[in-house]
Amino acid sequence: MITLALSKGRIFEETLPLLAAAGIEVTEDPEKSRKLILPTTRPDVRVVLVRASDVPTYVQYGGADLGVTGLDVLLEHGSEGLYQPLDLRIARCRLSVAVRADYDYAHAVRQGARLAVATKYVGLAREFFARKGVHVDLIKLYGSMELAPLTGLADAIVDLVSTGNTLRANHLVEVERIMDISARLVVNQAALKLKREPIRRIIDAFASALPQN
Ligand code: PRT
Ligand code: MG
Repeated sequence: MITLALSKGRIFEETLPLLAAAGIEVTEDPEKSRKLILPTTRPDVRVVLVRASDVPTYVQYGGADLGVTGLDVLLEHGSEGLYQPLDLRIARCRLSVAVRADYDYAHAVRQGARLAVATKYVGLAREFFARKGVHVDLIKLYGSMELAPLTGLADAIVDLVSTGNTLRANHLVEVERIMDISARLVVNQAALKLKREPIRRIIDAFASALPQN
């Protein structure tokens, strides 16, 4: 049995065409079903649904043989014990710094001000500002980062941006792009040895079906 860990929402949706290329069809809709283990048209392949931030943990400890996870989640979690054979080029976005439209970020940085930064990505944010030589107080949040500058909780946020609509709707502006993000295939290293052939076939099928641009 091969177990693939996915999260509901965009990762699940955007992985479906890659699974199809591997001849795997998920036979139940996770938005309708309450099941956390979904069967597929291949009797030897099943999908487990976990929180996006839990995918690396499941794969690392062998709760799943492979998984699809954002580079953001992977870098923040660490990739110990994970083989990363493919950039899947799906669920693309960027990790950015954003502030209120009326906040002069460049000035604050020039002045050497200490910035309060709210984010779910404390590790990535710490690394980014340290490299820039900017002093920050990091405030860990689990969601709705956009609210932090509006309420005075923080001067800036570090969050994912794709269309920019969420920032615009909240009168925030992107002032730095930290890195481009896409989803990665991660594989448990022990599973790769024990189930080499079937896992290889899935990796190769995914590779042949990646979005082109
Ligand atoms: O939502 P939940 O708390 O359950 O978990 P999650 O937010 O970790 O999962 P999910 O499904 O939202 O995101 C899974 C992965 O998709 C992330 O880890 C990213 O790698 C990737 N991804 C791609 C995104 C986005 N694009 C994205 N736009 N993840 C989140 N967003 C959010 C962003 O945080 C912001 O709130 O969408 C909003 C911005 O979108 P725009 O289009 O308005 O700019
Ligand atoms: Mg989300």
